[in-house]
Amino acid sequence: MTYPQRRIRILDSHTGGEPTRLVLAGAPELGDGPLQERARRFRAEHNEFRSAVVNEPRGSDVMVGALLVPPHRADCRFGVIFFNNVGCLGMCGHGTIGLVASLSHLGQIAPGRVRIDTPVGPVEAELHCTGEVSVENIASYRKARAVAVTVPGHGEVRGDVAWGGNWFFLVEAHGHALELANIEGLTDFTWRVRQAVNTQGFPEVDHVELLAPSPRAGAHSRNFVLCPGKAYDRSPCGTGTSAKLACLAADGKLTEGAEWVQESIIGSVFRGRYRWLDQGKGEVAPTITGTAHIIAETEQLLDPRDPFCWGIR
Ligand code: PYC
Repeated sequence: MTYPQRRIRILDSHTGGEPTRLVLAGAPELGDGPLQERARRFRAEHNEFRSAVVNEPRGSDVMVGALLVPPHRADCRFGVIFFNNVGCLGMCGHGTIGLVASLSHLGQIAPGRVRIDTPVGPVEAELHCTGEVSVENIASYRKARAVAVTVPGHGEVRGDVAWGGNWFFLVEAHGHALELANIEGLTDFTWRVRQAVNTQGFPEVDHVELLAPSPRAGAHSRNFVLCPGKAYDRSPCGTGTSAKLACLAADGKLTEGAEWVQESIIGSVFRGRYRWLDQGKGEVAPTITGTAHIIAETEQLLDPRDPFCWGIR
């Protein structure tokens, strides 16, 4: 007896240690509307598929998925919807670098510029001859400065609420050592910070970013970024670095075009810079540069007889 098995064609990469699982074929049909609407449909109607692709036993909490879809905007060549262990992401910087490296691996693009449609707006990527990828992200800005929140078991913490394609709460004065050996403590602390900041009436903060000076020569800062599903970002987080650049611009601490080198908690690095879009509104267009490596080309099999076919949730 044969059973209908669904086949999902996958290309896996990592960007600074953070994985991106690109779905090339076998994804549900989402129509041809704006990507924001398609992402809404994906969340509402295909949550099981999302979970099957990124969650255990095929994936893990850290896996970020990317659906390659036709663009809606006429000036874009590709469209992408990013998702993770708990839902969809607005934009994803490390994932866009992974997507561009994957399209290059597939022979679909050559070095040069490519415009990509996302649920939160178009981004402009450039594949360099070196294999590095730069992504000019959507307009990023700081919404609120030095917001005080009371974190149970810790006390008051002040941070900035900023948009970089996802919502971030960025904290500099936190009293924690940003070291790999301290991952459990950092995860526990940032999870409590996230719950506390989300009682303040801002748009829901989905990522918490702790920053500290970096011991690495040439790096301006090291970060620890907690993602919505409680995994930490192994990369320096493209949207988190965008949010940081917006805060630096707003504070007058980094001039337009100057380089900011952001190190992740595992020691990987993104280079960032920004240009002003609207100085009055504090809106910048951040550019993030990094490198992705292709690590697997495979097919996932979804067999409805498998009790964990749709992932462990
Ligand atoms: O690079 O923007 C990013 C990102 C978001 C979540 C994980 N990585």
